[in-house]
Amino acid sequence: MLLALLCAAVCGCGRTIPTDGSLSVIPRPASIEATEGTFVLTPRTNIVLSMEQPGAEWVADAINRMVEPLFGRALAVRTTPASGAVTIRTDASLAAEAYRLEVRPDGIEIAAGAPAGAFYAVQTLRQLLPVEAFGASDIGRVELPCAVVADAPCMGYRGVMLDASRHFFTVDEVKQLLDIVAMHKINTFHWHLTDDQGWRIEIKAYPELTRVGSIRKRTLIGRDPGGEYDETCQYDETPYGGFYTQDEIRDVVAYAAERFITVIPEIEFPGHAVSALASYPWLSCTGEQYEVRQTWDIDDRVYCPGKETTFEFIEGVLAEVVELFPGEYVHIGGDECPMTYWKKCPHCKARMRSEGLTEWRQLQNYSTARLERFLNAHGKKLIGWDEILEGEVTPTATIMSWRGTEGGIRAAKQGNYAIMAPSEYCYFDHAQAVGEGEPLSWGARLPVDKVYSFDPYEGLTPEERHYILGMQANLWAEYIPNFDHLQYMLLPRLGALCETAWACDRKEWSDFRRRLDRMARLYDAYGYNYAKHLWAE
Ligand code: TNX
Repeated sequence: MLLALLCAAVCGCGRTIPTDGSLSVIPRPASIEATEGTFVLTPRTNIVLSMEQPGAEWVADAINRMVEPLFGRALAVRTTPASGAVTIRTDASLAAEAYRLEVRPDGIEIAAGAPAGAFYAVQTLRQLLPVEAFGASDIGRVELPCAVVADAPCMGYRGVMLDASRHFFTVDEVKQLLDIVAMHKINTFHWHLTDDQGWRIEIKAYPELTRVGSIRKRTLIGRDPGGEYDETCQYDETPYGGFYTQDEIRDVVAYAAERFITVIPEIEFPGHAVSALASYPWLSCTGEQYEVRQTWDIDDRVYCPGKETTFEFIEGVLAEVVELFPGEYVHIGGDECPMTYWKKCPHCKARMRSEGLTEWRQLQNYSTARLERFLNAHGKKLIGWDEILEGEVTPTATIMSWRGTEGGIRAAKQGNYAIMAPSEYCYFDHAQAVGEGEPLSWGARLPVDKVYSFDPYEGLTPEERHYILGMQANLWAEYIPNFDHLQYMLLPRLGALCETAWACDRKEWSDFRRRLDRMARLYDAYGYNYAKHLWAE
């Protein structure tokens, strides 16, 4: 077999994998048309990179990552024209993420406004290759059907959120996740790095956050069937933990950038903070020593916004965070913050008086606005969950709408930008089905057709739509203990979600259903775990 591979690599004389003629692409391109003939890709095909913008080389890298497993070697990359090549060039008339892809018998042409668009053309190309080619050996030639594709996303923000707090996923797993989401033309990775159950990012100024806050005492091992949320979980006494060093974070951010994915870190404030309070007890209202939380749900123990030291702390954390993440946004959480302790706290009462606040909710508004000023001064914009809309929000905060679309609609109506991630359609921690064979999950049933049916613009005028930056799938991980399980929750639902974000009103369920069968075969070829028994034939 080694010999066969070597032979195929050197002379391209191995087997030919014929095209299956399929032009089945997810998310659905704006236009895709079959033309006469096939293109034959071999190990001797050149990549001609005639695009000068920064990051153009990542497009050639993406082609080679796709092709190298087929031929056992990478294609040569050059900048001068060549016949029979895959040519990548800039077309200034196209938007940054838009592309035109032409597969002809004499070559493949990719034209895009910027490297990001060309990268999406490569993702389309992956789906035009015969699926048999992935995982086969001794390949000398692979055929693609000739076609012309013109495509562009309708939404600028297409996100996937990973909760790495409730369960930890290694750098390697996060990278695999980034590969999967890139394949679906997702451009934003929202990384939920802190929560009650674990602090997952190294902060040099506050080492206890990871020394203490990254470890909880017990490990989730299962749950009673049919049980609700928290009460029916089973744990064992093995400590559970993990965190990312700053070098690892930089590594992931770079890996994402090469796939045209921006990483948005989330540092929860003022709620979902027990792991921080367990690390530094002076951050809470009472100063009591807490333990990192071991079970799920909302916790009353939150940061004390009455004390100045709390703001010194969170700004110290954010000062390191803004250095690690080059993207324009930082997410500060803001969801599910009970005010129970604030109401009994002398520091919080004093803050209410000194700031002239009359309602407890305003204490959170005050905190959010203060963090926003800090982030703005460091060149960043703030995102928060839709709770930050309650009371008063600054006009410049971006809202992530999760309790339905109401938050996003309200934001848009008052001129705040918003991202739609309503739990009813976008929460991939919810079960895809009920019954036999379904892994641990919680919440309402969210099958793939329901994900597909989501209309992020419902209830908005065309002017208001402008404020909807995009949408996102959320992988909350209370009941997602490992990466295999994570893939199952993600796929094929991400296929449905990405089509809404990319293709908007070009959606059509029966057509998608057919294309998803083809996509499922690609998932198989890549060895991804997905909800197969619910889906593919
Ligand atoms: C609500 S969505 C939460 C999370 C949970 C999730 C479970 C949001 C902003 N807060 O803390 O993990 O529900 O579905």
